[in-house]
Amino acid sequence: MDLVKVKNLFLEEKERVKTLKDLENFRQTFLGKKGLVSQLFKELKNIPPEKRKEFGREINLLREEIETFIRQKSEELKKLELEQKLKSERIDLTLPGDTVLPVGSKHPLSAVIEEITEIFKGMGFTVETGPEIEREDYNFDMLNIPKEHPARDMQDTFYVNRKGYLLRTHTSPVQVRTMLSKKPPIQIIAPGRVYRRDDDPTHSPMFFQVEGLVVNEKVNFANMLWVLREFLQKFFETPVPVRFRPSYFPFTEPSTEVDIGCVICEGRGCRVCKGTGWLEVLGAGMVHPNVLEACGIDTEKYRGFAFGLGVDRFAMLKYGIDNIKLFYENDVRFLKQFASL
Ligand code: 2NL
Repeated sequence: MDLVKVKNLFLEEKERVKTLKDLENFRQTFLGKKGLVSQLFKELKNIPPEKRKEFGREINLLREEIETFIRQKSEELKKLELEQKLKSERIDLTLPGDTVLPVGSKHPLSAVIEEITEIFKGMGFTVETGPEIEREDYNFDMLNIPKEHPARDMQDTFYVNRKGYLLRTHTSPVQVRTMLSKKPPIQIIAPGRVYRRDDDPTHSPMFFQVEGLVVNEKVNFANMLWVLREFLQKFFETPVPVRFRPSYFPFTEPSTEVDIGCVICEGRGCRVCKGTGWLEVLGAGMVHPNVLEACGIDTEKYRGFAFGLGVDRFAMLKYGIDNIKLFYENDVRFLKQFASL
């Protein structure tokens, strides 16, 4: 290998180095283990001894020259590549963010609770709430529910570790608390979560209820019928048939269950109304004197009526939903359908 040839090759090749990768190839060619410089050193043994020293010195000079070039070029290219990177990757922090954050929508049960609440507010009711972990006496005893009543069964009610406490099975204890703490006239509704040990296609162990209570002088059964009829007409918008059937609850006397003409088949009879043309939607009655007395209300002076409804049932009827579980699975494909509420 000829020294002059390598020198010329060096001068030629150094101009071709444009990137760090080129430079690495260039280094391999000249300074690699089998590179041109080591090939020149191998030539030394073929050089006459008196010229060998001079030749060696020249190869070393060339090698240093190449090394210097590589060092300088490397820095130059690194700087260049950084500059290009900074230019192409510049981040504009003032740009507006990547727009659409997914926006949630109102849960159909929330929408129905709000709607029911607004209707009763329009009739002069106010809203009361209370704890979901409730005293057993407020939930049962004070509502005239006897100690041996099946509703109190461990099979039906969630008891908590603390003695005398449970997960409320209805929102009635909110009304009990209101009667204990406020003087009539009382006109309240109590919406909220309630718990029962039920879990099948038509029952969820946690569900929503709205109960109502009116206590005043001279309130009567007819007033109650008017309030419930008015409420049902407003909620279902179209003039819906309403009928009252005699019934029994321990906490009301007399008691009634309220049916509406089936909103699915308009009374012709279908799967939802089990062919009867009617749907049971409310329970109600005049508050039992035992309940008023237990809550410190003078039964000589005051009367009361109360009612209770299941929010899930109202939501199912209003939106034509046939499975209660859909309300509690929170599948966005279900929830999205109520985005306009
Ligand atoms: C139903 C039946 C009802 C009541 C709830 C009530 C509350 C007090 C006193 C008397 Cl503090 N009554 N609540 C009365 C009658 C029926 O609910 O079928 N609910 C889904």
